[in-house]
Amino acid sequence: MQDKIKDLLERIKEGQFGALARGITLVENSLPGYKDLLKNLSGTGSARVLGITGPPGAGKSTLVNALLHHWVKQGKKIAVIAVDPSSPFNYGALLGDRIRMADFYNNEQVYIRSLATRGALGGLNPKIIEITDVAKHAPFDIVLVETVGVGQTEVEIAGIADCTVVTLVPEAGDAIQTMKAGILEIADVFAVNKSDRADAEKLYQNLKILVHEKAGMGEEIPVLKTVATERTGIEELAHAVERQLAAGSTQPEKRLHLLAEKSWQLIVTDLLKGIDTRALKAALAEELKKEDFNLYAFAEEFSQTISLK
Ligand SMILES: Nc1nc2c(ncn2[C@@H]2O[C@H](COP(=O)(O)OP(=O)(O)OP(=O)(O)O)[C@@H](O)[C@H]2O)c(=O)[nH]1
Ligand SMILES: [Mg+2]
Repeated sequence: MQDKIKDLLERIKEGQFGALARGITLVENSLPGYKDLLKNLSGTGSARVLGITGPPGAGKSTLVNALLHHWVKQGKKIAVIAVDPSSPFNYGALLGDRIRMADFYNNEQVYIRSLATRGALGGLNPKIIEITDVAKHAPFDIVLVETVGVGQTEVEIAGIADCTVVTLVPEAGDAIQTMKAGILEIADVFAVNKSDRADAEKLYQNLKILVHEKAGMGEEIPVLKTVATERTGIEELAHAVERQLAAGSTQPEKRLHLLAEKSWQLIVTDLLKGIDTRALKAALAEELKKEDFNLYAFAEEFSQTISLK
């Protein structure tokens, strides 16, 4: 391992935010040394991972800000990784996070990093697992990952997190029917945010029925009302989260599935890095000139010219 990377890892472990920022940038952009960095992360950090997911605009960032107020007062150290869906307005979203979590941008107990999804399906940054692991190398109590919940993301976040909070808002009432299976499967805690709105009660009651049905004789998933903007209901939410974090992930099979996929991806990428895509394109251009061009025959033939390492 290069001295530079070793030094960076040490400084991340000491909790230097500048070093952490550098490490995340290295990993996010696959810059030289990033594999060494990843391979030398210690899995022994004490940080627990909290996932906060939910539909766009549900108030996730505002909730995070309110939770930070609660935990910072208790002396906790927290990293926030917010994944913003890539969109033409992404810059605006990043800016929005800055405003909503502004209270903590210069707090020495809180590290905040916004990531783009980079067009990845499902609204997660393709390097989210790696980046969360880098943050876990630093001495945080909680690494909080905010993601917009759409389809597959929800499963992914549940695989990464020790506790997953699903944030819903009254407007989402009808959507619950369609999301039902997915969210019930991954939520460790439900936050009914924007409970200052009149129709919040209906959503709350519906969710209570759902979690009751799901629990059977077992323990029900907590459903809590919050008004993030007023910081109402935050203490209860924090307690429910802390209990779950202490107990550890409820989703070992999701974690295994996620990590199996990730390993497969890492292995395939590594095995195929010898492929010269320019040579591939050139060969394809030649082949296309033939009248009997067949893509599948071409691919099979080309693959035989590749020597796996
Ligand atoms: N009335 C009301 N408004 C809220 C509440 N919580 C958040 N908001 C507002 O809802 C809007 C969206 O809040 P955000 O915290 O950015 O929501 P988000 O889920 O992080 O949004 P994305 O990250 O873009 O998906 C903001 O204008 C907040 O001020 C609440 O409890 N009540
Ligand atoms: Mg947000």
